[in-house]
Amino acid sequence: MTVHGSNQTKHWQALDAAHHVHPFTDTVALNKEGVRVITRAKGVYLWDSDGKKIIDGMSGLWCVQVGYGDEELAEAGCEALKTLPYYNHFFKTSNPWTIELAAKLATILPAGHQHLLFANSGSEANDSALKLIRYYWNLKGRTEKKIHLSREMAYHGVTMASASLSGLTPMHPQWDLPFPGFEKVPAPYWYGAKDAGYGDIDADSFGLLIAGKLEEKILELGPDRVASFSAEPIQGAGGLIFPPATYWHEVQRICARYDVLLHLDEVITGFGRTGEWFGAHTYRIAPDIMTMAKGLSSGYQPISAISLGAKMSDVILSANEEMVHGFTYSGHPVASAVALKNLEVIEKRRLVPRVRDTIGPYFQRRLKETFAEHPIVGEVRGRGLLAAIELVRDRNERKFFPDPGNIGTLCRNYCFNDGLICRAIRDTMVLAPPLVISESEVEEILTKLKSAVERTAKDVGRT
Ligand code: PXG
Repeated sequence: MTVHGSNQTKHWQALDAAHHVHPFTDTVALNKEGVRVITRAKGVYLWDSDGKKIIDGMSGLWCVQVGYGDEELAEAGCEALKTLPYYNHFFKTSNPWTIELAAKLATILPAGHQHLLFANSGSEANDSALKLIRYYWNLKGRTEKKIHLSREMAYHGVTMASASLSGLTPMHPQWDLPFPGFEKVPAPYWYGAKDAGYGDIDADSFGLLIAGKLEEKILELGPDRVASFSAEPIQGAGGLIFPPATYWHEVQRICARYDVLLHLDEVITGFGRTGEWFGAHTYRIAPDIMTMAKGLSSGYQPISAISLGAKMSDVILSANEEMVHGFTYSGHPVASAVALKNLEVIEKRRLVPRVRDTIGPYFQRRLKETFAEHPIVGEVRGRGLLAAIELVRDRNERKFFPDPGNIGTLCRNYCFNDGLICRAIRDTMVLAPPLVISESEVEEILTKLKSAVERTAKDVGRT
């Protein structure tokens, strides 16, 4: 696409303001400012319509594992587009790419996950997972098991059911959600424990305590009524919350004890992000059902998947009746071809061991060296190519700034103006760069983020 400088940008901004409604955006505020038009990308960099180069510390929305502009993915997509641009799986039909993709996923998923359904987004995958959970219990004759548990600050998407499952409270009032039958338990957010009134508790004890809240909730509701517990291995959009080492083991014990299905949402943690294929491997979790999206195709095509563990697939796939579910674009040939090539590229370039053994540890070490002693940084935490730094008022007392979000937004705006994309979640600065990032590109991100944190500290009189 040709770009014609600032007149072209103004033209696009005007058209965008006139006709395009943005996700999670205050339309009035955006249109006052004018949208930024991203016109191309390569590796870890984006360019806007004024030619400004931006380093993407967020892999788009946590999804571009192989970086931008990968020719092999583009060619795989083009080939499928030319050969079979569309066909469905409803009429006793399939296509080579979706078949190969399902078979490939079965080799990298946690043990027992041998069967996959496809959808087009994380939200659709989670919605489908909840339906499959209901179907499972109905087939088992446990029709009273209908309550879906999930956690505060969880992000599971925006469809009616996925938003109900999400625990970020601003996602609910505009839409009269959550639906009845969706209940929340606390998140294992150790850094915020003191502020939340749990005192000076160590992380391992806190992990057990918060897992215990799940047990309390199941007992309060009645184990016979609880269908499932949904959770991200590491909470992403909720503020990059890494569970204490004790947490997942205890959660699994509780789910097993009360016959509650464990649904793992791997939309962010999947496909090498933590240095393993999945968060399930990182935390040794054996889910009954798993959902994935984003990194499945490195975001190059909209595609998501739901995998069934043996317990669920044994029941659902032997029901001997039509399973009344599926989308027009489930297992779209082009999206499947791109996802399949994406997995091949991740393997061929050894990106997962790279995150585990070299670039991940480098990224984590350099983040700690750069920020751990900073006067407004309370904690630097991370794993693989996921990291967060908490901007706080008092690092010794672990006290947050009043009005969470103000300081984070200030810092994020400094980053943006300096050509770095990072996320501010409340006052937590979050990074999730592409898995192909080099050491010098990590340094570029750190230099820009450091300068933004320093400017933020100056604004709040804390240098
Ligand atoms: N589960 C998780 C864990 C997610 O992070 C979804 C489900 C929903 O996926 P779709 O494809 O329906 O968007 C997500 C999406 C952010 C941000 O600002 C995060 C997401 C989406 C948009 C913004 O951090 N995660």
